[in-house]
Amino acid sequence: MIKFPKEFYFGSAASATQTEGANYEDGKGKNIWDYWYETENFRFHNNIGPNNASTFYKNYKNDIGLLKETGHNSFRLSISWSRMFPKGFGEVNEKAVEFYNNVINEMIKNGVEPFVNLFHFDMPMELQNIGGWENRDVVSYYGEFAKTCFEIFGDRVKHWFTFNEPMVHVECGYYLGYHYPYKVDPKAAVQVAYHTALASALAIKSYKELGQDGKIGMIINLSPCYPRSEYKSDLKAAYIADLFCNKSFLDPAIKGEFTKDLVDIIKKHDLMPIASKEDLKIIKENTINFLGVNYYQPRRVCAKEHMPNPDAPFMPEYYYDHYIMPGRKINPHRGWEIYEKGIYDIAINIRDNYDNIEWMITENGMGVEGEEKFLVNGVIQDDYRINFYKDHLTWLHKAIEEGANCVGYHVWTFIDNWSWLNSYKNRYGLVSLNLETQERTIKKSGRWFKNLTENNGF
Ligand code: BGP
Repeated sequence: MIKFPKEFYFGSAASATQTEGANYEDGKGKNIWDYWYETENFRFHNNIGPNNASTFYKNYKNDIGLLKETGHNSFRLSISWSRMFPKGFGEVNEKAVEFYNNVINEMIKNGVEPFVNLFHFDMPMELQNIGGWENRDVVSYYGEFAKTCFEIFGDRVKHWFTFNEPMVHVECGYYLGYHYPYKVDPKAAVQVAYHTALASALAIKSYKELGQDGKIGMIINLSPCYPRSEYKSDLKAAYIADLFCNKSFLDPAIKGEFTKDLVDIIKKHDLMPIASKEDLKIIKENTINFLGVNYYQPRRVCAKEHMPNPDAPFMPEYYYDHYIMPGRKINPHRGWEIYEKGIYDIAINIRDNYDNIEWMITENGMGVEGEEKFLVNGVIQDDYRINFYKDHLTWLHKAIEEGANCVGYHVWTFIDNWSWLNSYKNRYGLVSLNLETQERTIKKSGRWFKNLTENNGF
């Protein structure tokens, strides 16, 4: 039997925009997703937008009941910035305070410890209009939002995250053209990344100044970068991919500084952000004491085959090509590689190179398109998902046995939810959602999950 430590956190994660709905109710302001859907709904799979999220705002009591029924001892949600502060700053929305108080209290009453994240891709629209993360003022507004949340909810919430997958709003929003404001502007991307690291540090600074005693960290999507071969240029490609994909946020968050080799590349391409000495000091002095890791798939790279186009906007891929390894295991329903050992390699990296900081898996999961084909007598028979979890947990367990300081495992996600551009295309839940009726039904994996947490292993 694979047994986890006694107090291990088992649960799942979700985010405000993906679950709450009620986007125009009780004084919530618009965020970039609301605005973008209103103006360009064709960008979203089947034209389904965030206003069709899974109604957690109305159904939170029932949903928290399901958390209990599926054996959760903890759950991550995010607080919507534009619900708390409709304009992004100024007067706090009392209705939002009431809602999050109710949710947190209900969770605690049901024995589910709340883990709360403050930013999951959801910039308030009014702040986007003044430049979003490109604007230093927005960093300060975020600091005030974070401080307000700590003051109001910090007596009960003891695990905080400042950001979820910060690289996503940087790359999707500022150089890949995938998420609003879909810019392709490498210099802006670097400024946004830097401001994000700063905003996180600013929140941690307030947390410490308030004398709060919980854990505060950042959730980073880590993808170990594997070279095609041991050939010198393949190794270099993997090293540089790792600088951009992993170390870019890991190093400032944990070590309080940016990796020199990464800064050198940024300088070489004339992309350095505007940064003041005072702000760099804030980053230096306010590092995380807890790390969240989202792991889905590895990154395999090789040396570049062709010279980069000198006129193309700079992308990290200037330095490497993606490598498709023959024989890799693929999730046929989503198209992502499955490589369970990646979770072990991440754990060992944190143990050996990041002071073995306390951390947990904050997302790991398997998306399935067309999951209704696995419906038998009204229940999704998702054995593939159970196996996915077991295989990852086995490697995680091995890492813990070898000294990794991992204290929990949250899956993505609880109830099938709306997901950014993909809407409801890929289902990840332990609980399925009928889009027409909003009916929730526990999947086979949800039942299995209860067993897992009751036995502290499998
Ligand atoms: C992660 C995000 C989640 C969720 C998940 C699934 O990167 O943190 O918010 O969206 O990916 O993504 P998708 O539905 O695109 O497969």
